[in-house]
Amino acid sequence: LKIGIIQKFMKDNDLEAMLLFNTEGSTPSIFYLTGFSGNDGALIITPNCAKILVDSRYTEEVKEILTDELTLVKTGTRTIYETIEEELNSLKIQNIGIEYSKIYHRDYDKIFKNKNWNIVNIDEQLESMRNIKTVEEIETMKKAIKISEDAFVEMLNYVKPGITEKYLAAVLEFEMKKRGAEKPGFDTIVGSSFRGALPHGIASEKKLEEGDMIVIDFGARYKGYNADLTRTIGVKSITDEVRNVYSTVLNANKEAIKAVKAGESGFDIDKIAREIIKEAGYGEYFGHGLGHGLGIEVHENISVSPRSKHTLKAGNVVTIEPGIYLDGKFGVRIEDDILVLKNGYENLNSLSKDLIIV
Ligand SMILES: [Mn+2]
Repeated sequence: LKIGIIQKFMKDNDLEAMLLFNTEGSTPSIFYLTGFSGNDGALIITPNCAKILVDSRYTEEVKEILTDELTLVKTGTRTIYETIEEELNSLKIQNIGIEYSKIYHRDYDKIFKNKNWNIVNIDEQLESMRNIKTVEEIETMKKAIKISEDAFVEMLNYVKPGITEKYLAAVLEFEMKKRGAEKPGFDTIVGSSFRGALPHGIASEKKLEEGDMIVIDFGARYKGYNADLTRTIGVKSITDEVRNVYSTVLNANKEAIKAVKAGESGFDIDKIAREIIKEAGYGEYFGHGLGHGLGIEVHENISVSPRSKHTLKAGNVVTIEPGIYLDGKFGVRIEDDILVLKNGYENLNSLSKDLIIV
């Protein structure tokens, strides 16, 4: 069905063929269109057929995903490059669309250098197709989020002074896998005290201490789809300044989420959160965008930020993640995953955002 949609797009745009290929692994669009996630596969689509090209390591796995519209081409004794070239040559075509951002320069040269094909960059078309989630995709993402949240609740039992950030991250990742996650979608961030002010500081050997705030940014990958959420918790006791910063970030998170609906711009949603943080006197301490698209990739191409040119559409899933980072002291970030609806939104998270002091 998804291949059918892309074939219609090809007919409408006079595109004779598409080659999706990356030697280091299946690209997000190959996975999206076929479910194939092995390495070294290539996908060739024409308006009338789709072929997946793999070597003997993957032929059994691929048989599971073959349909009337998707057939298998074995590389056999040929290299993947020779196989791609022979398949493309046999099509007798001029225009080939490629995933420009996913192909390696050396692979591009090997396949296309000194050839007469006209190469068209179709990154944007593939991304905008993937930006509108299907009902099945949303169900899978809900499951990824539920796994993440349940693991977080279990992890809270381990938070105490003396254990390291890495230990806490390991507990969280173990609990996610126990619940069915393939793996964490990205390196788990556990940033305590001053390390919480590094928005992307991954878990270190630093030990938790009484009075620390801990920024925990994490998410399970489940059946190829990612969760991405952040909670900030306190250890034993916290100051009034921390309490004030926390309630500012929480307010920014909630008000921005309330404004989400199809037709709103990423710029305007970001502005709502940014103004709240500015009003509270912390404007210069919120340095990153408010959110991003989420799905097969942890960062998909929708942006909710001061630089955003996106208008939200029903079926988009975006993160809303305001933060305040006080250098050398602490950070607070609160992140939810939000499904855009025609007349509003659905918060895919149900994990409490009240300030937790463990
Ligand atoms: Mn995020």
